[in-house]
Amino acid sequence: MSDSANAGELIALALKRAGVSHLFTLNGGHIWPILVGAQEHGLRIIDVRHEQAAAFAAEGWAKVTRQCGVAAVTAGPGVTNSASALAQAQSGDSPMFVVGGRAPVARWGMGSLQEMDHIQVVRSITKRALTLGSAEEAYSTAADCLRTALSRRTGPVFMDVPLDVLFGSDDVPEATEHLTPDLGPLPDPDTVALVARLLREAERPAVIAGGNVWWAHAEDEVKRLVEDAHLPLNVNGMARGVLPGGHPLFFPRARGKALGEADLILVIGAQLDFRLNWGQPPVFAEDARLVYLDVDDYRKHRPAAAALFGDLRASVAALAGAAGGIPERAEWLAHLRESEAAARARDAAMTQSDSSPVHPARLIAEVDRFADPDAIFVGDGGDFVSFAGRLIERPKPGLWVDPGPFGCLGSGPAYSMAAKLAHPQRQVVLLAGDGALGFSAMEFDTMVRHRIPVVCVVGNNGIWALEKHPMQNMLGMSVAADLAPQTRYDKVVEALGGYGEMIDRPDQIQPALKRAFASGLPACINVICDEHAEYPRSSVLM
Ligand SMILES: Cc1ncc(C[n+]2csc(CCOP(=O)(O)OP(=O)(O)O)c2C)c(N)n1
Ligand SMILES: [Mg+2]
Repeated sequence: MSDSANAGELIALALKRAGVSHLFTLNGGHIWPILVGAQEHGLRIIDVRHEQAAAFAAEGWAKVTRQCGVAAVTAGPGVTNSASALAQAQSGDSPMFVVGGRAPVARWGMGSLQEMDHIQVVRSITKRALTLGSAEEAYSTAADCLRTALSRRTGPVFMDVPLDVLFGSDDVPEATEHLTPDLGPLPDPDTVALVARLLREAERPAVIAGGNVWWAHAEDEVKRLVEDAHLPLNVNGMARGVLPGGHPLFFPRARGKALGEADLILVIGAQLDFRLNWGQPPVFAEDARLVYLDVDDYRKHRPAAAALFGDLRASVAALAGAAGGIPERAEWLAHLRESEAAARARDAAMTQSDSSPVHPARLIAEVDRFADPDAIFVGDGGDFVSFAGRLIERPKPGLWVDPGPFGCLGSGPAYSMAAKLAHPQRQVVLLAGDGALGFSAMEFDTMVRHRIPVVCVVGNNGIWALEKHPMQNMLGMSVAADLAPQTRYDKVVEALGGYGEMIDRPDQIQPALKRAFASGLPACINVICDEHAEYPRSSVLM
Protein backbone atom coordinates (compact mmCIF):
# COMPACT_ATOMS: atom_id res chain seq x y z
CA MET A 1 0.00 0.00 0.00
CA SER A 2 1.40 3.41 -0.95
CA ASP A 3 1.46 6.24 1.59
CA SER A 4 -1.41 8.12 0.07
CA ALA A 5 -4.74 6.94 -1.29
CA ASN A 6 -7.88 8.40 -2.83
CA ALA A 7 -10.98 8.95 -0.72
CA GLY A 8 -12.62 5.79 -2.03
CA GLU A 9 -9.73 3.66 -0.87
CA LEU A 10 -9.61 5.46 2.46
CA ILE A 11 -13.31 4.76 3.05
CA ALA A 12 -12.76 1.10 2.16
CA LEU A 13 -9.78 0.92 4.51
CA ALA A 14 -11.80 2.45 7.37
CA LEU A 15 -14.52 -0.15 6.78
CA LYS A 16 -12.03 -3.00 6.66
CA ARG A 17 -10.25 -1.93 9.83
CA ALA A 18 -13.59 -1.59 11.61
CA GLY A 19 -14.30 -5.25 10.84
CA VAL A 20 -16.62 -4.86 7.85
CA SER A 21 -16.25 -7.98 5.70
CA HIS A 22 -18.93 -7.57 2.99
CA LEU A 23 -19.92 -4.68 0.76
CA PHE A 24 -23.30 -4.86 -1.01
CA THR A 25 -23.40 -2.79 -4.15
CA LEU A 26 -24.44 -2.17 -7.74
CA ASN A 27 -22.00 -0.50 -10.11
CA GLY A 28 -22.04 3.15 -11.15
CA GLY A 29 -19.22 5.51 -12.14
CA HIS A 30 -19.82 7.71 -9.11
CA ILE A 31 -18.56 5.00 -6.74
CA TRP A 32 -15.71 3.37 -8.69
CA PRO A 33 -12.95 4.40 -6.27
CA ILE A 34 -14.90 2.83 -3.38
CA LEU A 35 -15.35 -0.42 -5.31
CA VAL A 36 -11.69 -0.52 -6.31
CA GLY A 37 -10.69 0.28 -2.71
CA ALA A 38 -12.96 -2.44 -1.35
CA GLN A 39 -11.46 -4.98 -3.73
CA GLU A 40 -7.93 -3.89 -2.80
CA HIS A 41 -8.60 -4.22 0.92
CA GLY A 42 -10.23 -7.63 0.65
CA LEU A 43 -13.86 -6.82 1.35
CA ARG A 44 -16.13 -9.36 -0.30
CA ILE A 45 -18.14 -7.49 -2.88
CA ILE A 46 -21.68 -8.73 -3.49
CA ASP A 47 -23.06 -7.01 -6.56
CA VAL A 48 -26.85 -7.22 -6.77
CA ARG A 49 -29.47 -6.45 -9.44
CA HIS A 50 -31.22 -3.49 -7.81
CA GLU A 51 -29.90 -1.02 -5.23
CA GLN A 52 -32.91 -1.77 -3.07
CA ALA A 53 -31.41 -5.24 -2.59
CA ALA A 54 -27.95 -3.83 -1.81
CA ALA A 55 -29.38 -1.71 0.98
CA PHE A 56 -31.73 -4.42 2.23
CA ALA A 57 -28.83 -6.89 2.27
CA ALA A 58 -26.85 -4.43 4.39
CA GLU A 59 -29.82 -4.18 6.74
CA GLY A 60 -30.25 -7.96 6.74
CA TRP A 61 -26.58 -8.36 7.60
CA ALA A 62 -27.14 -6.12 10.61
CA LYS A 63 -30.20 -8.07 11.69
CA VAL A 64 -28.40 -11.41 11.80
CA THR A 65 -24.97 -10.27 13.03
CA ARG A 66 -25.63 -7.05 15.01
CA GLN A 67 -22.71 -5.56 13.13
CA CYS A 68 -23.19 -2.53 10.91
CA GLY A 69 -24.17 -3.66 7.39
CA VAL A 70 -22.70 -1.62 4.55
CA ALA A 71 -23.86 -0.81 1.01
CA ALA A 72 -22.40 1.43 -1.67
CA VAL A 73 -24.76 2.85 -4.30
CA THR A 74 -24.28 5.19 -7.18
CA ALA A 75 -25.53 8.81 -7.28
CA GLY A 76 -29.15 9.77 -7.98
CA PRO A 77 -31.23 6.65 -8.74
CA GLY A 78 -28.81 4.43 -6.81
CA VAL A 79 -29.57 6.45 -3.71
CA THR A 80 -33.31 6.81 -4.31
CA ASN A 81 -33.53 3.05 -4.88
CA SER A 82 -32.07 2.48 -1.41
CA ALA A 83 -34.63 4.73 0.29
CA SER A 84 -37.06 1.95 1.27
CA ALA A 85 -34.29 0.03 3.01
CA LEU A 86 -33.08 3.13 4.84
CA ALA A 87 -36.62 3.80 6.03
CA GLN A 88 -37.06 0.18 7.07
CA ALA A 89 -33.78 0.31 8.98
CA GLN A 90 -34.84 3.56 10.63
CA SER A 91 -38.12 2.13 11.86
CA GLY A 92 -36.50 -1.15 12.95
CA ASP A 93 -33.36 0.42 14.49
CA SER A 94 -31.03 -1.57 12.20
CA PRO A 95 -27.45 -0.27 12.22
CA MET A 96 -26.40 0.22 8.63
CA PHE A 97 -24.24 2.51 6.56
CA VAL A 98 -25.06 3.47 3.00
CA VAL A 99 -22.38 5.29 1.01
CA GLY A 100 -23.67 7.07 -2.04
CA GLY A 101 -21.94 8.66 -5.00
CA ARG A 102 -22.70 12.31 -5.67
CA ALA A 103 -22.27 14.69 -8.59
CA PRO A 104 -19.06 16.75 -8.33
CA VAL A 105 -18.87 19.87 -6.17
CA ALA A 106 -17.04 21.76 -8.89
CA ARG A 107 -20.11 21.76 -11.13
CA TRP A 108 -22.79 21.68 -8.42
CA GLY A 109 -26.04 23.25 -9.59
CA MET A 110 -25.08 23.13 -13.27
CA GLY A 111 -26.92 19.90 -14.00
CA SER A 112 -24.38 17.07 -13.91
CA LEU A 113 -25.51 13.52 -14.62
CA GLN A 114 -27.64 12.27 -11.71
CA GLU A 115 -27.09 15.48 -9.77
CA MET A 116 -29.34 15.53 -6.76
CA ASP A 117 -29.06 16.61 -3.15
CA HIS A 118 -29.63 13.19 -1.60
CA ILE A 119 -29.37 14.57 1.90
CA GLN A 120 -32.71 16.37 1.49
CA VAL A 121 -34.30 13.04 0.59
CA VAL A 122 -32.74 10.75 3.18
CA ARG A 123 -32.50 13.05 6.21
CA SER A 124 -35.88 11.98 7.61
CA ILE A 125 -35.17 8.26 7.13
CA THR A 126 -31.71 8.13 8.69
CA LYS A 127 -30.05 8.78 12.03
CA ARG A 128 -27.48 10.93 10.36
CA ALA A 129 -26.96 12.02 6.75
CA LEU A 130 -23.96 13.97 5.52
CA THR A 131 -21.90 14.87 2.50
CA LEU A 132 -18.19 14.18 2.76
CA GLY A 133 -16.32 17.48 2.51
CA SER A 134 -12.79 16.39 1.60
CA ALA A 135 -10.52 13.39 1.11
CA GLU A 136 -8.72 14.36 4.35
CA GLU A 137 -11.90 13.54 6.30
CA ALA A 138 -12.77 10.34 4.40
CA TYR A 139 -11.20 7.78 6.72
CA SER A 140 -12.25 9.29 10.04
CA THR A 141 -15.75 10.22 8.86
CA ALA A 142 -16.43 6.72 7.52
CA ALA A 143 -15.30 5.23 10.84
CA ASP A 144 -17.46 7.72 12.72
CA CYS A 145 -20.51 6.82 10.58
CA LEU A 146 -20.15 3.17 11.62
CA ARG A 147 -19.86 4.19 15.24
CA THR A 148 -22.94 6.41 15.00
CA ALA A 149 -24.97 3.57 13.46
CA LEU A 150 -24.09 1.32 16.40
CA SER A 151 -24.48 3.86 19.22
CA ARG A 152 -27.48 4.43 21.53
CA ARG A 153 -30.60 3.91 19.39
CA THR A 154 -28.98 2.03 16.55
CA GLY A 155 -29.98 2.94 13.00
CA PRO A 156 -29.07 3.84 9.44
CA VAL A 157 -26.42 6.40 8.50
CA PHE A 158 -25.96 7.84 5.03
CA MET A 159 -22.94 9.58 3.55
CA ASP A 160 -22.57 10.72 -0.04
CA VAL A 161 -19.26 11.61 -1.60
CA PRO A 162 -18.96 14.11 -4.47
CA LEU A 163 -17.08 12.60 -7.40
CA ASP A 164 -14.24 15.13 -7.24
CA VAL A 165 -13.85 14.58 -3.48
CA LEU A 166 -13.78 10.83 -4.09
CA PHE A 167 -10.82 11.16 -6.46
CA GLY A 168 -8.98 13.50 -4.09
CA SER A 169 -6.33 11.86 -1.94
CA ASP A 170 -4.72 11.97 1.48
CA ASP A 171 -2.17 10.10 3.57
CA VAL A 172 -3.12 6.62 4.71
CA PRO A 173 -3.59 6.70 8.51
CA GLU A 174 -1.73 4.13 10.55
CA ALA A 175 -4.32 2.92 13.01
CA THR A 176 -8.03 2.59 13.16
CA GLU A 177 -10.26 5.22 14.68
CA HIS A 178 -11.73 4.75 18.14
CA LEU A 179 -14.79 2.66 17.34
CA THR A 180 -16.41 1.72 20.66
CA PRO A 181 -20.12 2.53 20.37
CA ASP A 182 -21.71 4.88 22.89
CA LEU A 183 -24.28 2.77 24.74
CA GLY A 184 -25.73 5.58 26.84
CA PRO A 185 -25.67 6.22 30.59
CA LEU A 186 -25.56 3.45 33.18
CA PRO A 187 -28.74 2.86 35.22
CA ASP A 188 -29.47 4.99 38.27
CA PRO A 189 -29.37 2.64 41.32
CA ASP A 190 -32.31 4.37 43.04
CA THR A 191 -34.52 3.84 40.00
CA VAL A 192 -33.42 0.22 39.80
CA ALA A 193 -34.43 -0.22 43.45
CA LEU A 194 -37.77 1.49 42.78
CA VAL A 195 -38.54 -0.82 39.85
CA ALA A 196 -37.57 -3.87 41.91
CA ARG A 197 -39.99 -2.67 44.61
CA LEU A 198 -42.78 -2.17 42.05
CA LEU A 199 -42.15 -5.70 40.82
CA ARG A 200 -42.26 -7.08 44.32
CA GLU A 201 -45.56 -5.31 45.04
CA ALA A 202 -47.24 -6.30 41.77
CA GLU A 203 -49.78 -9.10 41.75
CA ARG A 204 -49.95 -9.59 38.02
CA PRO A 205 -46.67 -8.42 36.50
CA ALA A 206 -45.88 -8.98 32.81
CA VAL A 207 -43.01 -8.21 30.45
CA ILE A 208 -43.03 -7.21 26.80
CA ALA A 209 -39.57 -7.24 25.19
CA GLY A 210 -38.84 -5.70 21.78
CA GLY A 211 -36.10 -5.30 19.22
CA ASN A 212 -33.74 -3.18 21.27
CA VAL A 213 -33.14 -6.19 23.50
CA TRP A 214 -31.51 -7.77 20.45
CA TRP A 215 -29.61 -4.66 19.38
CA ALA A 216 -28.35 -4.12 22.95
CA HIS A 217 -27.20 -7.76 23.30
CA ALA A 218 -29.45 -7.97 26.37
CA GLU A 219 -31.22 -11.28 25.64
CA ASP A 220 -29.44 -13.26 28.39
CA GLU A 221 -30.15 -10.53 30.93
CA VAL A 222 -33.85 -10.46 30.02
CA LYS A 223 -33.99 -14.24 30.34
CA ARG A 224 -32.34 -14.04 33.74
CA LEU A 225 -34.72 -11.31 34.90
CA VAL A 226 -37.90 -13.14 33.90
CA GLU A 227 -36.70 -16.49 35.22
CA ASP A 228 -35.44 -15.15 38.55
CA ALA A 229 -38.53 -13.03 39.16
CA HIS A 230 -40.99 -15.50 37.54
CA LEU A 231 -42.34 -12.97 35.06
CA PRO A 232 -44.48 -13.91 32.05
CA LEU A 233 -42.80 -12.78 28.83
CA ASN A 234 -44.06 -11.65 25.45
CA VAL A 235 -41.80 -10.52 22.65
CA ASN A 236 -41.98 -8.72 19.35
CA GLY A 237 -39.61 -7.75 16.55
CA MET A 238 -36.04 -8.94 16.86
CA ALA A 239 -36.63 -10.08 20.47
CA ARG A 240 -38.27 -13.24 19.14
CA GLY A 241 -36.44 -16.22 20.60
CA VAL A 242 -35.38 -14.62 23.89
CA LEU A 243 -37.29 -17.55 25.37
CA PRO A 244 -37.85 -20.69 23.29
CA GLY A 245 -41.33 -22.01 22.45
CA GLY A 246 -42.70 -24.14 25.27
CA HIS A 247 -40.81 -22.26 28.01
CA PRO A 248 -43.12 -22.03 31.05
CA LEU A 249 -42.76 -18.23 31.21
CA PHE A 250 -43.32 -17.58 27.48
CA PHE A 251 -46.86 -16.61 26.47
CA PRO A 252 -46.99 -15.71 22.78
CA ARG A 253 -50.55 -17.00 22.40
CA ALA A 254 -51.83 -15.53 25.66
CA ARG A 255 -50.52 -12.02 25.06
CA GLY A 256 -53.99 -10.52 25.32
CA LYS A 257 -54.41 -11.89 28.81
CA ALA A 258 -50.84 -11.27 30.00
CA LEU A 259 -50.71 -7.60 29.00
CA GLY A 260 -54.46 -6.97 29.07
CA GLU A 261 -54.90 -8.12 32.67
CA ALA A 262 -51.53 -7.16 34.15
CA ASP A 263 -51.22 -4.62 36.96
CA LEU A 264 -47.58 -3.87 36.10
CA ILE A 265 -46.01 -4.06 32.63
CA LEU A 266 -42.28 -3.86 32.07
CA VAL A 267 -41.71 -2.55 28.55
CA ILE A 268 -38.17 -3.55 27.67
CA GLY A 269 -36.64 -2.27 24.44
CA ALA A 270 -40.03 -2.11 22.75
CA GLN A 271 -41.88 0.75 21.06
CA LEU A 272 -45.52 1.39 21.95
CA ASP A 273 -46.50 1.35 18.28
CA PHE A 274 -49.36 -0.29 16.37
CA ARG A 275 -48.02 -3.73 17.23
CA LEU A 276 -48.88 -3.06 20.87
CA ASN A 277 -52.00 -1.00 20.14
CA TRP A 278 -49.97 2.10 21.12
CA GLY A 279 -49.90 0.84 24.71
CA GLN A 280 -53.67 1.30 25.01
CA PRO A 281 -56.52 -1.07 25.98
CA PRO A 282 -57.48 -3.73 25.20
CA VAL A 283 -53.86 -4.81 24.56
CA PHE A 284 -52.44 -2.95 27.59
CA ALA A 285 -54.65 -2.98 30.69
CA GLU A 286 -56.16 0.46 31.29
CA ASP A 287 -54.94 0.78 34.87
CA ALA A 288 -51.67 -1.17 34.63
CA ARG A 289 -48.61 0.68 35.85
CA LEU A 290 -45.86 0.85 33.22
CA VAL A 291 -42.10 0.71 33.60
CA TYR A 292 -39.84 1.48 30.65
CA LEU A 293 -36.36 0.08 30.11
CA ASP A 294 -34.86 1.21 26.82
CA VAL A 295 -32.04 3.17 25.23
CA ASP A 296 -34.26 6.29 25.18
CA ASP A 297 -37.87 7.46 25.52
CA TYR A 298 -38.76 7.02 21.83
CA ARG A 299 -42.45 6.04 21.41
CA LYS A 300 -43.14 5.79 25.13
CA HIS A 301 -46.34 7.82 24.97
CA ARG A 302 -47.99 6.73 28.17
CA PRO A 303 -47.01 7.95 31.63
CA ALA A 304 -44.81 5.49 33.50
CA ALA A 305 -44.25 4.68 37.16
CA ALA A 306 -40.50 4.53 36.47
CA ALA A 307 -38.08 4.49 33.57
CA LEU A 308 -34.49 3.42 32.97
CA PHE A 309 -33.19 4.98 29.77
CA GLY A 310 -29.61 4.42 28.61
CA ASP A 311 -27.41 1.34 28.47
CA LEU A 312 -30.19 -1.24 28.13
CA ARG A 313 -28.12 -4.31 28.80
CA ALA A 314 -26.71 -2.77 31.99
CA SER A 315 -30.20 -1.69 33.10
CA VAL A 316 -31.71 -5.13 32.66
CA ALA A 317 -28.71 -6.75 34.37
CA ALA A 318 -29.04 -4.37 37.33
CA LEU A 319 -32.75 -5.03 37.61
CA ALA A 320 -32.25 -8.79 37.37
CA GLY A 321 -29.78 -8.47 40.24
CA ALA A 322 -32.22 -6.45 42.34
CA ALA A 323 -35.36 -8.43 41.56
CA GLY A 324 -34.19 -11.98 42.15
CA GLY A 325 -35.99 -14.01 44.79
CA ILE A 326 -39.40 -12.46 44.16
CA PRO A 327 -41.90 -15.22 44.91
CA GLU A 328 -43.83 -16.80 42.06
CA ARG A 329 -47.44 -15.67 41.51
CA ALA A 330 -48.63 -19.20 40.90
CA GLU A 331 -52.27 -18.34 40.28
CA TRP A 332 -51.46 -15.62 37.72
CA LEU A 333 -49.07 -17.88 35.82
CA ALA A 334 -51.52 -20.83 35.91
CA HIS A 335 -54.24 -18.58 34.48
CA LEU A 336 -51.96 -17.56 31.60
CA ARG A 337 -50.79 -21.14 30.98
CA GLU A 338 -54.35 -22.30 30.60
CA SER A 339 -55.03 -19.64 28.01
CA GLU A 340 -51.77 -20.37 26.20
CA ALA A 341 -52.54 -24.10 25.97
CA ALA A 342 -56.07 -23.49 24.68
CA ALA A 343 -54.84 -21.15 21.94
CA ARG A 344 -52.18 -23.63 20.84
CA ALA A 345 -54.76 -26.43 20.67
CA ARG A 346 -56.94 -24.26 18.40
CA ASP A 347 -54.09 -23.97 15.86
CA ALA A 348 -53.80 -27.72 15.42
CA ALA A 349 -56.74 -27.92 13.01
CA MET A 350 -54.98 -25.59 10.56
CA THR A 351 -51.52 -27.11 10.82
CA GLN A 352 -52.86 -30.64 10.28
CA SER A 353 -55.00 -29.80 7.25
CA ASP A 354 -54.58 -32.32 4.41
CA SER A 355 -56.09 -30.09 1.76
CA SER A 356 -54.74 -29.66 -1.75
CA PRO A 357 -53.99 -26.91 -2.68
CA VAL A 358 -52.07 -26.71 0.57
CA HIS A 359 -53.26 -24.78 3.63
CA PRO A 360 -50.52 -22.20 4.31
CA ALA A 361 -50.49 -23.13 8.01
CA ARG A 362 -49.77 -26.75 7.10
CA LEU A 363 -46.98 -25.63 4.79
CA ILE A 364 -45.43 -23.53 7.55
CA ALA A 365 -45.70 -26.40 10.04
CA GLU A 366 -43.96 -28.75 7.58
CA VAL A 367 -41.12 -26.31 6.90
CA ASP A 368 -40.72 -25.73 10.64
CA ARG A 369 -40.52 -29.48 11.22
CA PHE A 370 -37.87 -29.84 8.53
CA ALA A 371 -35.60 -26.98 9.61
CA ASP A 372 -32.56 -27.27 11.88
CA PRO A 373 -32.71 -25.67 15.34
CA ASP A 374 -30.23 -22.99 14.22
CA ALA A 375 -31.86 -22.36 10.81
CA ILE A 376 -32.57 -18.74 9.98
CA PHE A 377 -36.08 -17.98 8.73
CA VAL A 378 -36.72 -14.88 6.66
CA GLY A 379 -40.30 -13.75 6.17
CA ASP A 380 -41.44 -11.67 3.18
CA GLY A 381 -45.15 -11.53 2.43
CA GLY A 382 -48.60 -10.94 3.86
CA ASP A 383 -50.85 -13.62 5.34
CA PHE A 384 -48.26 -16.31 4.60
CA VAL A 385 -45.78 -14.57 6.88
CA SER A 386 -48.50 -13.91 9.48
CA PHE A 387 -49.06 -17.68 9.64
CA ALA A 388 -45.32 -18.22 9.89
CA GLY A 389 -44.90 -15.59 12.59
CA ARG A 390 -47.59 -17.24 14.64
CA LEU A 391 -46.51 -20.86 14.20
CA ILE A 392 -42.73 -20.80 13.98
CA GLU A 393 -40.87 -20.38 17.26
CA ARG A 394 -37.14 -19.97 17.43
CA PRO A 395 -34.93 -21.27 20.24
CA LYS A 396 -32.73 -18.16 20.18
CA PRO A 397 -33.00 -14.60 18.91
CA GLY A 398 -31.51 -13.71 15.52
CA LEU A 399 -33.09 -16.74 13.86
CA TRP A 400 -36.19 -14.97 12.58
CA VAL A 401 -35.92 -11.94 10.31
CA ASP A 402 -38.82 -9.99 8.86
CA PRO A 403 -39.32 -6.43 7.61
CA GLY A 404 -40.45 -5.18 11.01
CA PRO A 405 -42.87 -2.30 11.52
CA PHE A 406 -42.10 -0.61 8.18
CA GLY A 407 -43.31 -3.78 6.43
CA CYS A 408 -41.69 -3.36 3.03
CA LEU A 409 -42.46 -6.29 0.73
CA GLY A 410 -39.49 -7.41 -1.35
CA SER A 411 -36.82 -7.28 1.36
CA GLY A 412 -36.71 -11.07 1.76
CA PRO A 413 -34.28 -12.20 -0.96
CA ALA A 414 -31.70 -9.62 0.13
CA TYR A 415 -32.15 -10.40 3.84
CA SER A 416 -31.78 -14.11 3.03
CA MET A 417 -28.59 -13.70 1.05
CA ALA A 418 -27.08 -11.63 3.84
CA ALA A 419 -28.10 -14.26 6.39
CA LYS A 420 -26.54 -17.05 4.36
CA LEU A 421 -23.34 -15.07 3.79
CA ALA A 422 -23.08 -14.34 7.51
CA HIS A 423 -23.86 -17.94 8.52
CA PRO A 424 -22.83 -20.20 5.62
CA GLN A 425 -23.15 -23.37 7.72
CA ARG A 426 -26.77 -22.79 8.61
CA GLN A 427 -29.96 -23.38 6.66
CA VAL A 428 -31.54 -20.15 5.48
CA VAL A 429 -35.19 -20.45 4.51
CA LEU A 430 -36.97 -17.60 2.78
CA LEU A 431 -40.72 -17.81 3.33
CA ALA A 432 -42.17 -15.66 0.56
CA GLY A 433 -45.67 -14.77 -0.51
CA ASP A 434 -46.13 -14.92 -4.28
CA GLY A 435 -46.81 -11.20 -4.31
CA ALA A 436 -43.73 -10.42 -2.23
CA LEU A 437 -41.44 -12.54 -4.38
CA GLY A 438 -42.31 -10.50 -7.46
CA PHE A 439 -40.53 -7.44 -6.07
CA SER A 440 -37.03 -8.86 -6.14
CA ALA A 441 -37.00 -12.35 -7.62
CA MET A 442 -34.10 -11.26 -9.87
CA GLU A 443 -31.89 -11.42 -6.78
CA PHE A 444 -31.84 -15.18 -7.34
CA ASP A 445 -29.42 -14.27 -10.12
CA THR A 446 -27.22 -12.61 -7.49
CA MET A 447 -27.44 -15.72 -5.32
CA VAL A 448 -26.52 -17.96 -8.27
CA ARG A 449 -23.54 -15.81 -9.30
CA HIS A 450 -22.23 -15.58 -5.75
CA ARG A 451 -23.15 -19.17 -4.78
CA ILE A 452 -25.49 -18.32 -1.93
CA PRO A 453 -27.78 -21.34 -1.56
CA VAL A 454 -30.88 -19.92 0.08
CA VAL A 455 -34.00 -22.10 -0.11
CA CYS A 456 -37.13 -20.12 -0.83
CA VAL A 457 -40.56 -21.58 -0.08
CA VAL A 458 -43.32 -19.69 -1.89
CA GLY A 459 -46.82 -19.69 -0.44
CA ASN A 460 -48.39 -19.28 -3.85
CA ASN A 461 -52.09 -18.46 -3.39
CA GLY A 462 -52.40 -16.32 -6.56
CA ILE A 463 -53.58 -13.30 -4.57
CA TRP A 464 -52.40 -10.50 -2.31
CA ALA A 465 -54.18 -12.25 0.52
CA LEU A 466 -53.41 -9.84 3.34
CA GLU A 467 -55.16 -7.13 1.31
CA LYS A 468 -57.79 -9.18 -0.52
CA HIS A 469 -59.38 -10.87 2.49
CA PRO A 470 -59.64 -7.75 4.68
CA MET A 471 -60.90 -5.74 1.67
CA GLN A 472 -63.66 -8.28 1.10
CA ASN A 473 -64.51 -8.34 4.79
CA MET A 474 -64.62 -4.57 5.13
CA LEU A 475 -65.83 -3.40 1.73
CA GLY A 476 -67.65 -6.46 0.44
CA MET A 477 -65.42 -6.51 -2.64
CA SER A 478 -61.77 -6.34 -3.64
CA VAL A 479 -59.87 -4.30 -6.22
CA ALA A 480 -56.35 -4.88 -7.54
CA ALA A 481 -55.91 -7.78 -5.14
CA ASP A 482 -55.41 -10.69 -7.55
CA LEU A 483 -52.32 -12.20 -9.14
CA ALA A 484 -52.20 -14.88 -11.81
CA PRO A 485 -52.85 -18.39 -10.45
CA GLN A 486 -49.97 -20.84 -10.25
CA THR A 487 -47.27 -18.57 -11.67
CA ARG A 488 -44.08 -20.62 -12.16
CA TYR A 489 -41.69 -18.83 -9.78
CA ASP A 490 -39.79 -22.13 -9.61
CA LYS A 491 -39.10 -21.87 -13.35
CA VAL A 492 -37.89 -18.29 -12.91
CA VAL A 493 -35.33 -19.45 -10.36
CA GLU A 494 -34.41 -22.45 -12.52
CA ALA A 495 -33.90 -20.18 -15.54
CA LEU A 496 -31.51 -18.06 -13.46
CA GLY A 497 -29.42 -21.15 -12.69
CA GLY A 498 -31.03 -22.26 -9.43
CA TYR A 499 -33.12 -25.26 -8.43
CA GLY A 500 -36.90 -25.19 -8.66
CA GLU A 501 -39.99 -27.32 -8.34
CA MET A 502 -43.71 -26.81 -8.00
CA ILE A 503 -45.91 -28.88 -5.68
CA ASP A 504 -49.53 -28.77 -4.52
CA ARG A 505 -49.96 -31.48 -1.87
CA PRO A 506 -48.82 -31.54 1.78
CA ASP A 507 -47.11 -34.94 1.47
CA GLN A 508 -44.80 -33.49 -1.20
CA ILE A 509 -43.36 -30.80 1.08
CA GLN A 510 -40.73 -32.72 3.07
CA PRO A 511 -39.25 -34.55 0.03
CA ALA A 512 -39.16 -31.29 -1.92
CA LEU A 513 -37.30 -29.53 0.90
CA LYS A 514 -34.81 -32.37 1.03
CA ARG A 515 -34.14 -32.12 -2.70
CA ALA A 516 -33.88 -28.33 -2.57
CA PHE A 517 -31.24 -28.37 0.18
CA ALA A 518 -29.42 -31.30 -1.46
CA SER A 519 -29.15 -29.34 -4.72
CA GLY A 520 -26.67 -26.95 -3.08
CA LEU A 521 -28.16 -24.21 -5.25
CA PRO A 522 -30.35 -21.24 -4.54
CA ALA A 523 -33.73 -22.93 -4.72
CA CYS A 524 -37.42 -22.21 -5.02
CA ILE A 525 -40.14 -24.57 -3.89
CA ASN A 526 -43.30 -23.13 -5.35
CA VAL A 527 -46.18 -24.43 -3.25
CA ILE A 528 -49.69 -23.94 -4.58
CA CYS A 529 -51.72 -22.81 -1.58
CA ASP A 530 -55.41 -22.46 -0.83
CA GLU A 531 -56.43 -18.89 -1.62
CA HIS A 532 -59.44 -19.18 0.69
CA ALA A 533 -57.33 -20.01 3.76
CA GLU A 534 -57.66 -16.65 5.43
CA TYR A 535 -55.39 -15.65 8.29
CA PRO A 536 -57.53 -15.34 11.43
CA ARG A 537 -56.84 -11.68 12.05
CA SER A 538 -58.48 -9.78 14.87
CA SER A 539 -57.76 -6.31 13.49
CA VAL A 540 -56.99 -4.60 10.20
CA LEU A 541 -53.34 -3.54 10.08
CA MET A 542 -53.27 0.22 9.73
C1 LIG B 1 -43.72 -2.43 -0.77
C2 LIG B 1 -45.07 -2.77 -0.26
N1 LIG B 1 -46.15 -2.62 -1.06
C3 LIG B 1 -47.39 -2.94 -0.63
C4 LIG B 1 -47.59 -3.42 0.64
C5 LIG B 1 -48.98 -3.76 1.14
N2 LIG B 1 -49.15 -5.19 1.36
C6 LIG B 1 -48.96 -5.75 2.57
S1 LIG B 1 -49.20 -7.38 2.59
C7 LIG B 1 -49.60 -7.40 0.97
C8 LIG B 1 -49.99 -8.70 0.29
C9 LIG B 1 -48.84 -9.63 0.16
O1 LIG B 1 -49.19 -10.67 -0.71
P1 LIG B 1 -48.32 -12.00 -0.79
O2 LIG B 1 -46.88 -11.68 -0.71
O3 LIG B 1 -48.77 -12.77 -1.96
O4 LIG B 1 -48.70 -12.76 0.56
P2 LIG B 1 -50.16 -13.31 0.97
O5 LIG B 1 -50.82 -12.23 1.77
O6 LIG B 1 -50.92 -13.60 -0.29
O7 LIG B 1 -49.90 -14.53 1.78
C10 LIG B 1 -49.52 -6.12 0.42
C11 LIG B 1 -49.78 -5.78 -1.00
C12 LIG B 1 -46.42 -3.53 1.45
N3 LIG B 1 -46.49 -3.97 2.71
N4 LIG B 1 -45.19 -3.24 0.97
MG1 LIG C 1 -50.18 -14.26 -2.12
